[in-house]
Amino acid sequence: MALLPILKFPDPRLRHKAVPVAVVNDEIKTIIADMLETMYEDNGIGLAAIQVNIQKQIIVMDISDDKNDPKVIINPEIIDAKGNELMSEGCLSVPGIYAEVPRAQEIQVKCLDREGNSQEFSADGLLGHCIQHEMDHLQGKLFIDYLSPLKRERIRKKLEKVRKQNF
Ligand code: GNR
Ligand code: NI
Repeated sequence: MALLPILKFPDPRLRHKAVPVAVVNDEIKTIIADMLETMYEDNGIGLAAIQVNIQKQIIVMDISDDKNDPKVIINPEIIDAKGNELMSEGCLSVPGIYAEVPRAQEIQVKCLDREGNSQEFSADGLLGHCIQHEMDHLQGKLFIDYLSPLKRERIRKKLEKVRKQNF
C-alpha cells in the first residue's frame, strides 16, 4: 500500500483524459488499493485516478459515515440521467474551495467493479453527485469549470499563492 500525491489545480495534468481499463489485473488492483488509502488519508468521499496522475478510468468512493463502505467503479458510463439539482461540492485537487454545482438528480451507471465484472445501478443524492464529479475528472474537467471565468480566475490566484507559500 502507498499514499499517492494528489495533483492540485491549476496543474495541467488535471486536464488530461483517462483511457479505459482493458483488464482488471494485479496492477489495477494495486492502483485501487493505493487510491483508497489516499482518499481515506485525505478525508475525501471520492478520488479519480487522474487526480493521482494515472490516466485510467478508475474511481474510488466512500460516502459512508464510518468510512467502511468503499465503492470502486471502472470504465463508468452514464446510460440514463434525469432531473437537475444543485449541491455544494469540494475537491481534493482544489483545496478549501466549495461551490454549488448543477448535476443530474439521478443517473443510471454502467461500469466494471473491482473484480472486473460488469455492473449496472442507479445513483442519486450525494453518491450521484460524487460519481458525476469523479467522471468529470476522467475527462479533464473540474467542478470549478461550472463557475464563471472570473470566479475561476480568483480561485486560481488564491491556490497559486498557497502553492508559492508552501514552496
Ligand atoms: O471529498 C469530496 N467531496 C465531494 C463533495 C460533493 C461532491 C463531490 C465531492 S468529491 C470530493 C473528493 C474529490 O475531489 N473527488 O474528486
Ligand atoms: Ni475532485
